[in-house]
Amino acid sequence: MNDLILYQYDISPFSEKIRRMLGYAGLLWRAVEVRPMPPRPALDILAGGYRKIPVAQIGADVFCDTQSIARHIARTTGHAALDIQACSAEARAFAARTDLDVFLAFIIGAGPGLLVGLARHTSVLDTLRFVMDRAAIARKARVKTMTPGQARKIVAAHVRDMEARLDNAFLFGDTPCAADFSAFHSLWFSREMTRQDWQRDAPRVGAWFDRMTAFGTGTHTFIDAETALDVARDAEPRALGDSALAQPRRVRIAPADYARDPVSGWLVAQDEASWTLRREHARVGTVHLHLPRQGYELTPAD
Ligand SMILES: N[C@@H](CCC(=O)N[C@@H](CS)C(=O)NCC(=O)O)C(=O)O
Repeated sequence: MNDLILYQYDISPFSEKIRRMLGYAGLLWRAVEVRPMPPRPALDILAGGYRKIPVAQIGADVFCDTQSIARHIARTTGHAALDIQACSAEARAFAARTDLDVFLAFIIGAGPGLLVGLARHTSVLDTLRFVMDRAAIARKARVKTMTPGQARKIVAAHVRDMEARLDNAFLFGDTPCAADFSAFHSLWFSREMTRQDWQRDAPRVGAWFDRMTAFGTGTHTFIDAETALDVARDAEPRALGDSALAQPRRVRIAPADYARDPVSGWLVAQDEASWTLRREHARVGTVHLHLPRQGYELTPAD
């Protein structure tokens, strides 16, 4: 498959989650590099204001949130366990906690080392912009608050929990599932940005981390955002199938936790795990946005 276009940036942990899945599945993909904070004009056109990263595009279908992207990869590659919905209840609970509370604990617990890492990867000016942007997100977030000290304890307990779970090569068996990729990205980020080596005192986590790293990130080429928008313009959204609604209605969908900017459109399909919105824009025509239900809120829009 070489039709997947990932809107991503280098130091984005959730982008890394998907890059590793693409590596595991051995896929070719294309990347649109976006800034670590808005403005992101092409994504505004394509995803209608959804502001989290990564976003994936296949033609005129747009997948918001790593849950939706992973589900698409799972379905098109036969690696069913990349879809968290296909995993055990225990793995689902682990991944949900790891992708939110533990991820935030890694960020909050990183302290000033994170700023040094950011400046190393971007620039001092972009680091300042980044801090102001994330402070604005934090003010409107609806997440558990924690001090840096509490955050570090959460991370340490999480690594101990992983060490205890790793009786097999991967967290929930002999092959990786979505939960492994959820656990990978925060540890990767911590190592990249703060050079913190949580794995040092957890040998089984260290060996697991090396196995995950060995998957690589697939093979990708970069394209510019205008080319990606042309791809959307020249395509039609794929057929909706059984989940299509007989009577579409106007709704607004927003993340329930942080970066809660809503996206509005016509709800044209839904199933137990996802919603599909139809949107129109003069630059790209009709696109379908696929969003997960977990972690999102849907409200009627007039
Ligand atoms: N639940 C989302 C979380 C994504 C997320 O938090 N991404 C970070 C970057 S790694 C983000 O969007 N930060 C704000 C931004 O980049 O504008 C997912 O799984 O995709």
